[in-house]
This record gives sequence, structure tokens and C-alpha cells, in this order.
Amino acid sequence: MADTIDNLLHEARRFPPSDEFRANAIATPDLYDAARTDRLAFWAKQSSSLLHWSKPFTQTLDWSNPPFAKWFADGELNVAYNCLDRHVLAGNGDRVALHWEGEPGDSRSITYAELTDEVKKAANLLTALGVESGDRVAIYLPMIPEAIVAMLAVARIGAVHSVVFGGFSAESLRARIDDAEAKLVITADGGWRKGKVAPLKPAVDEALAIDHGDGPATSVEHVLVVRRGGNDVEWTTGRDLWWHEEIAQVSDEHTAKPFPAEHPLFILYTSGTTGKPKGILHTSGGYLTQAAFTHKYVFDLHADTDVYWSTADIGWITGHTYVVYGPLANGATEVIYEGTPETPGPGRWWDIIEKYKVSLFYAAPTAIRGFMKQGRQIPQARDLTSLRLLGSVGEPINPEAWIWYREIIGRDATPIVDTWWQTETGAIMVSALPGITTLKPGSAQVPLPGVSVDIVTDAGESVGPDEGGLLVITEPWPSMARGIWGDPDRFISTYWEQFADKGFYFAGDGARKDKDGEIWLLGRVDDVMNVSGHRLSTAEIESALVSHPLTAEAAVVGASDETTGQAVVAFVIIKDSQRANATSPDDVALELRNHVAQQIGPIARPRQVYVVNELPKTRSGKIMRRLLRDVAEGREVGDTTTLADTAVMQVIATAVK
Ligand code: 6R9
Repeated sequence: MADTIDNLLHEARRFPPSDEFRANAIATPDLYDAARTDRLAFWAKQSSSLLHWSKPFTQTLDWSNPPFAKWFADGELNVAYNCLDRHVLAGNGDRVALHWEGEPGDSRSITYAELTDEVKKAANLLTALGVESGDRVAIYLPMIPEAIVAMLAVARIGAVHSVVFGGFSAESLRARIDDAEAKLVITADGGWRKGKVAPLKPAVDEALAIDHGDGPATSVEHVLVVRRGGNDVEWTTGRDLWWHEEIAQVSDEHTAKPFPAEHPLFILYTSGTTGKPKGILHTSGGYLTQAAFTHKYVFDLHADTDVYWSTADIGWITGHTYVVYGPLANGATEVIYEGTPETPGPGRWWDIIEKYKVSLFYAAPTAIRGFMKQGRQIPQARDLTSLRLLGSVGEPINPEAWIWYREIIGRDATPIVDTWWQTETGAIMVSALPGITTLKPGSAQVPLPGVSVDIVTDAGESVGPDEGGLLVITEPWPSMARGIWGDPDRFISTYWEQFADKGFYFAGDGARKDKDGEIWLLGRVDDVMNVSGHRLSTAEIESALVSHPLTAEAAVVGASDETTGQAVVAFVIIKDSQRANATSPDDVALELRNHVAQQIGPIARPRQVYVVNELPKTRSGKIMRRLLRDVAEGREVGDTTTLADTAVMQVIATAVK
């Protein structure tokens, strides 16, 4: 099936690096040469030069028990020490680590020396609460500095964190607590979202009270509560503790003890489309190596001058690798922001960039398309000239959104890195390197040095230029998942069985190679549509829809159809500035159906185009097409627990009727 995914996109715009950017770029072409010559030696060198090893490793990769890799296994390090103490010892204690911006407008700048002290205190507190190396700690916090302090304190004592998106339901939180048998939950009374306090502690109380018939007993011994929202909370004496009261009683002296490279660092649950969430397990040395390497080279980090901002929530893998571990391992100065992009008004992100003079900015396509919907006047009213590089992650970025991002946010000058990776890969795998790669809007482009990616047929054969197939990773990489918590068989069956004979990792994404052999992501394989025997990708049709002046954002699904097997059904959001030109939904539908047919071919012409105000998205901004398929096929809408806003489906279902 893979080799019949039609390849239909014709995007010819090219953006070579400017001479100025190239001259100062951190990445140099010899990285590719070095990695090609000896991949393991390349990673060994990166690891020893980017990290502090308390006990240096002598072995790079142990692949004797695939797919369970061990990287740098005889080495020892402390992850938190690498992110904190060593920068202070190197004389950078006064450098700002975090510029934190609260949603109501309060802010705090925290230096590396201060952050190190905070984490030392928190580490002492965790130890005092009986948390030991290997124990699991659930973190359910808003985007406040304590979230980062908590993660690093857990890492510092060799415990394992499981961060759950603030705002996930009590039921989802409980499932994750139970699966990991967490001993401690760190939460807040509430956090600011959309101008009000969204309570968190009540959800923890509710989660811990759930009784599945065997009594409400849980593994949780304590709930540590940060005061943020100021909302009233109920209190279970003996179990619940205020963070600020406890932290005031512990010492800020703490020596970080080294742990073996393969010591578990965190579990992060990915929902997947079906079944119970998978607790993806990451360990220490390999993960931190690739986090630091990719953060430095993909974002062209000049740690002493850049101000970096990834807008990702810590509940997402992007928040782990590119808010916490990568930037802090590299001694970067970064911005973190508590709230939503449109609070108190639609320009909030641009205000933050202006305020902190952000130079490196990393966001999701869903946000970019949201800003396209609102119009360019909003960012153009701010001074964004500090920006010198933009990144994208989470979904394919449509070429039109890419161009808008570059022109309106990047003053038609900054490189854009479109970074493909997954919770399971731990760090970026496919991306341009700024200063080297000539950029192609809509393509994630090339595997990073030391990373081996291919696009293959169902039989695992490499596809030729201009052909589509399945994205696989053909060699182990340092930050790869080490398993699914408590379920090694599921790890094998989900990712490694498809191409067991070849030993490839199956990512679950469709992709194609262009004439230059560069990679274009086409969407999840589960979402591929089959229309009269032609396999059509979601990404291509959505990009065609977004290339029409009326459209800000689009989602397409395949709905069962008596004549064609499946038919394309599209859901589109109209740009605010085009509302006046889109008063008749029938005219809009006709216009967009014809546009797709003309851009791609008659086979891709949507059977229906529905104009909607919102699309169902996960908290990391991915469109949940499964739910739209339910609507398109007139079914009861399925499990919506991982939606950012559960009310959205109601509105869409009504709009469609
Ligand atoms: C980092 C992250 C992983 C899935 C992945 C793919 C999609 C992520 C992408 C992209 C096209 C990109 N994805 N980045 N698709 N271009 N640059 O998103 O992790 O939440 O685990 O999702 O996201 O489908 O397989 P995660």
C-alpha cells in the first residue's frame, strides 16, 4: 500500500541560507561527513563534548538485545547537574536561565545560580518525603517555574517523572498515576488560563478518590501543592503539603549523585489513537546527548547571546526536550509562558517576543495557522526584529503557513526549521540545519547527522526519488525510547514488528522522497484515505485547501462512500479577513472543492467541505481526525478525553447537521 500513496505536491520555492547566517552558523557541513564515516564515534564525541560525565563511558552502543538499546552504558552522569551546577561552576551562574511570564502579567527572571539552589532544595524535599532513586513522581502543574524545578529535582535524585498535562481529566490523571504507581503527585492549586484560574488540585483530589470497586487506594503517599492560582482547595491532612511551606524548611545544600547512563529519567504517556495510553520510557545519557546536540545545532544556539522560546507545554515531549533538558543542558536563556496566546488579546506571544527580545522561536503549525486566521496586522504591530530563527513541530506545516511564518514573523529573512520527531524518538530526527540546508517550505528535509531514516515500501524496500511510502528509522539512535513502561511486548508489537526482518523502527507516518531524496511528511498512516483505490494523504489535501486565500486551517478525513470506498470530507476554518467573502457556505464549498481538484487532481476533490469555527485538537495542537471521521460518517463521536477543549466536537457536529 505504501508505494501507492500518490505524490501530488509541487512546491518549488527554495530559500538558501544567507551569507551572513552561514558565516556565523554553529552547524558546519563536516558534521554530516563525520557521522557518515563513523556514526557511533560521532555520537560518542558529541556526548563527551556536550555533557559532563562523572564517570566517562567506554562503550557507545550495546544493541545485543534489540529493540532495547543501551547507549554509553558504563558511563555515569547526573542529568540535573548537567543542566544546572556545571553552568554555575563554569562562571555562568548570573546568566538568566528562565524568563517566566505569567498569564496575568506577573513575571520572574531566574538565573542559573538561583535555579540550581531551587532544585537543590526541592531535591532535599523529595528525599525528606521518602522519594528514592527509581520511584515515580507524577507532575501535574501549569507552566510555572516550579514545573521545571520539580522535573529537575526528580531527575537529580534519580527518581522518574511522569508529567501529565495540566487540565487532563481526573480519570486520565488517575490512569497515569496507577500505571506508573506514582508515590508522589506535585500539583498546584490552579494555574492561569484564558484570564481565569483553572483549578488543578481538585482534579487530583477527584483522581485519587476514584473507586473502581476495589476501594480508592492508590500508590500516592503525598500530594505536594504549589500555590499559584490562589483558589480555594480542600485539604487531606497528612497527605497534602504546601510546596512553599515544605521548601522553606529544607537546606539548599545538595550534592548531585551520578547515575548510570541507562538509569530511567522519565515516562511520558502518548495517547495513540486506540487503547490505553503508552508510557514511553526514556533514560539518561543517550537522551540528554541527543537533546543537547539537536537543541544546539538545529536552533543554532549561541548560548551567551540568544534568547530562546519554545511555546510547548511541559506535558508534551517538546516541553521535555526543548523547554527543559536541551536548552538547560546547553546553558541557554529561555522564555516560558504560563497562558494562552490570545490572553488578554491576540498579540500576546508577539508582545512576549518584543519584551524579552526572543531570537530563537519554536512553535506548532496549529498556532501559526491560528495567527494566519487572525491576520497579519497583529504581529506587524510589534517589533519582532530580534528573531533570527523560527522552528516548527508537531504536524506537517503547510507550505502556505510556512511562507506566512517566514514573511510575517520572520521578516522574510529568518530560516525556518521544520523538525520531525516523536515522543518515542525523544529528540529531533529530521530537520534542516540552519546555515547549511537550502529550505523547502513544507518539507522536513533531511535526517540529522547520526540519524538514519528512510522511506520504504510495505516490504521494507527503499522508495525511489519522487515516491511515497512509510517512514522508518533504520539504525538505533541515542534518545530512542527504551520501552513502554511495564509492557515490553507492546513496545515490540507497536514499533518493531512491521519490519522485524529488517530491524527497522516503524514510526507510523507516511512520507515521500522528492527528487533530491528529501523528506515530506504526509500524515499518520492511520489517516491515509483510499478513494477509488488511490491512496491520498491528509497533509497534501489540507495544504491545497490552505493555499486558497479564504482558508486559514483545514482538516480532511476519509468517510465511507458507496461508490468510491472512501470519499474526502474536509473541514475548514475561514480567515477572519475573508469572512465577508464567505457568506454562503455552499459557494465556499464549491470554490474549495474545485480548488483542490485543480491543485491536486479530480480524485482528491472533497465530497463535502464544511465551514467550521474550530477543529478538534489535542493539547499539543494536533488535529484529531478520528473524531472528525466519526462526524463525517454520522457516528457517535468517540473518546474525547485527550482533546484540549472537549466542547469543540459538539459545535462541529451541530455545524455539520
Ligand atoms: C514532537 C511530537 C509525533 C507525531 C509524528 C508526526 C507528527 C511531529 C512533525 C510531524 C510532520 C513535523 N509530527 N512533527 N509531522 N512534520 N515536523 O510532535 O511528538 O506528540 O509524539 O507526535 O507528530 O505524525 O509521528 P508527538
